[in-house]
Amino acid sequence: MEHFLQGCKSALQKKDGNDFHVVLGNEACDLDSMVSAITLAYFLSKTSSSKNLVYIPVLNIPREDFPLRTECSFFLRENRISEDLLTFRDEVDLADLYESGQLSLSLVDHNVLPRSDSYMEDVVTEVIDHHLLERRPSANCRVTVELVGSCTTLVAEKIIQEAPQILDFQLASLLQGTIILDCVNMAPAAGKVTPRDTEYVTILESKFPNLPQRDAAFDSLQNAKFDVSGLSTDQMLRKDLKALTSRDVSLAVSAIYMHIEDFLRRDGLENDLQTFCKRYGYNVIVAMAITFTAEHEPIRQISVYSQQGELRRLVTRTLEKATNPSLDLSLTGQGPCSHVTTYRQGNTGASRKKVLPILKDFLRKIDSSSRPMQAFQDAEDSKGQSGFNEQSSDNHFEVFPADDGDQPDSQDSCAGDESKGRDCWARFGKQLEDGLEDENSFPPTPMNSLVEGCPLDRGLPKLTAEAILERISRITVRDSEGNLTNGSQ
Ligand SMILES: [Mn+2]
Repeated sequence: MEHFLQGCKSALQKKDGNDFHVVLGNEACDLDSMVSAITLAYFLSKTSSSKNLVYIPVLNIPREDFPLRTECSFFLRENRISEDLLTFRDEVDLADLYESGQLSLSLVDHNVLPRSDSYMEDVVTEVIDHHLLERRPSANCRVTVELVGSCTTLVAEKIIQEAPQILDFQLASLLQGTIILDCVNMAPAAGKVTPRDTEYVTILESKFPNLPQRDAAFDSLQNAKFDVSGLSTDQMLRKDLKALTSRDVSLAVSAIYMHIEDFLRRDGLENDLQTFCKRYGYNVIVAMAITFTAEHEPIRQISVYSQQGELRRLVTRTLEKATNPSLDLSLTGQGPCSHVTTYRQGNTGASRKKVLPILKDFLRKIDSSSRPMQAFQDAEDSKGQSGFNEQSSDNHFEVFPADDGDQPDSQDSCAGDESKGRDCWARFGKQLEDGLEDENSFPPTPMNSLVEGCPLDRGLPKLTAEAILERISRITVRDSEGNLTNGSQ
């Protein structure tokens, strides 16, 4: 496998008049997409007879974003594959290969190209996917779409049926672990697994009895998904982010998989938050932290950050006063960061899915109040230019009284207990509604992609009445998989 991947990299560098057949996973680049792309490309290269055709798996994200896929990098390490051997989307010029007629494509784990890639549709010669079929049939494209739990199951099936001789322990391990994660440890109750998934995992395990036990494989991958310990603040905020964008205000709502106190205490956090807002054009960050107690009960905390004091207060008031559902918020003590207001969320059943509509509603009201964004800049940050502010060194004044009486009791958390903490993620991670598990969307786009989603891409707001009405009707939630939900729905 390493040899094959190395060959891909050097063939790309040389070009040498070769043609390239790229196996492309979807833009979420989850484990399924990554492993399906790698293993199918490997299969194709091992079974192809044509000499001038190079098969290359391409991970459909920039290399910079790969650390966000913590389960992917963990799984590669487990299987002794160096990240350096992979080819990422920003490392191969598909447009150029397409133009020169050197490109053909297999799509795995998605079946239509995203709009920005749709010009390459005519060179798609193969599709292997487990999402709802959304492509038109065409003579030169072989389509395998089966609604199984994991796309990797379909690749495993192909390999076992057509080239079982290429199966080695490493290849079997890649296939097995991915199917187990996607099928939630093959548990029928989770509603993902199909008989075909179980059939091929069982065949792999019978061929390679030393493959990891299913429970252990599932737990370690599930834990890796939520292990943010190696991430920068920017990466943590982008890992599971939903953006809410209205005419003047852009909110980042990020799920944070650690105690909010630990998050707020990170070195240089304030600066990181400010840089994050500037880099991606957000005015407000709502960080929703989830952790678990030793008894496996969820702890939820919310921090609201904005340099624009009045805007922050409007957001916090909205969250405090929410009734559908009530979040049962209680302020925690002022942390080391200014421009941040932090709460413990008493209603632990209110996941981000429930909070997003509250914030969406807020944005809709802001838009219809026809109040220009500059109005949100109060004395605290009036030094800012227009739009996004420069840092203010003024002392921050909270409108709410500090309330230290209801701080989360660190004793009831499992964060300090490594083994129990890990157990929490394995047992409850799959129940988080915070988006990582959402597979319903199509076509998937990366959780961190700003390719189409940067609010600044649209330029400054037009101020005609028509434009405003249009914007209001198009308040949009873009979730981590690219699900678009229209505000009017
Ligand atoms: Mn998939």
